[in-house]
Amino acid sequence: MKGIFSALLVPYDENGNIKEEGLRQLVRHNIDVCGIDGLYVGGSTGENFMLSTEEKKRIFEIVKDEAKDQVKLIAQVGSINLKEAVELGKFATALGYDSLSAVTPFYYKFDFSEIKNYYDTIIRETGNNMIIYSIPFLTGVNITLNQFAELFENEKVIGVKFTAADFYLLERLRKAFPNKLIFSGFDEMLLPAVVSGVDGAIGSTFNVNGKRAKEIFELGRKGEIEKAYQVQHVTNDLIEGILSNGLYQTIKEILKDKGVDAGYCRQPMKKLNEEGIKFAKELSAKYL
Ligand code: NGF
Repeated sequence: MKGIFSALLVPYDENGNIKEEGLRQLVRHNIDVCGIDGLYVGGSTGENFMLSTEEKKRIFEIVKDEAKDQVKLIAQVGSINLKEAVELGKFATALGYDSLSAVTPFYYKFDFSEIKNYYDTIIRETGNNMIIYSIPFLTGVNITLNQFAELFENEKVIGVKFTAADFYLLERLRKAFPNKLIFSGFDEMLLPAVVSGVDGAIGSTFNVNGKRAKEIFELGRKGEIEKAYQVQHVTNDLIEGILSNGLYQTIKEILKDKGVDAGYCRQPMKKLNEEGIKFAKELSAKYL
């Protein structure tokens, strides 16, 4: 459970339905072309929080069927509907997912005892391992070092997906919990996170830029920082372009350019116009 994990995109057609064949192609592209170590399924990148329970289950099913046991699989099952999180967790566990992950419950300002109960309940009901998904800039939920310590008391909580630029908290976590897994979540800050000792990274851009991410990870771990920064610089030129044009839409257009039927984003996310599509193709030609 270490290394570079793609936060898997999900291709949708123009009516917002899952393009099942496109999803299979994308799983293969990640494994065969990008060479990733694992897939994080049902995350923000999969547009998960806009999907029905049945659609989430279907995605878990297709990905497991296509990836088999070739790479590690993490199922993001978090939902502010705890019953749904448990149902999805049981489903993914029965399919053979290596670990669950769950976003910190958001929207209502849940207190820490409620957040802890949410994780303990999913673990108790599913029996699977759990990776906490902490992404404060989208959820508004900040977990302190002491609160992480309380969550980590449950031995089934095997780690955290840390999508934050708080390198002080990251350093404190690494020192305090050498045996827990820490995955960094911002692809543009991969190298500083590797230097801080993360075990791996989970990111959206790895669906197209996985090879460079692996290079950064490996060079960084060997201490070859200058070389690793050269790769991070090129990576960040690409990411800057992607972010300026529309994150998931642009990655999908790049994938289409590479022959993957990556479809569209689901409304209310918008479609790229002609100019945006042209720009995505230029990024694809220049960087990938
Ligand atoms: O897409 C987001 C939203 N973050 C991803 C990643 O942390 C999300 C990150 O790769 C993820 O893992 C998930 O699907 O749950 C960024 O897209 C990337 O660093 C560009 O900013 O913030």
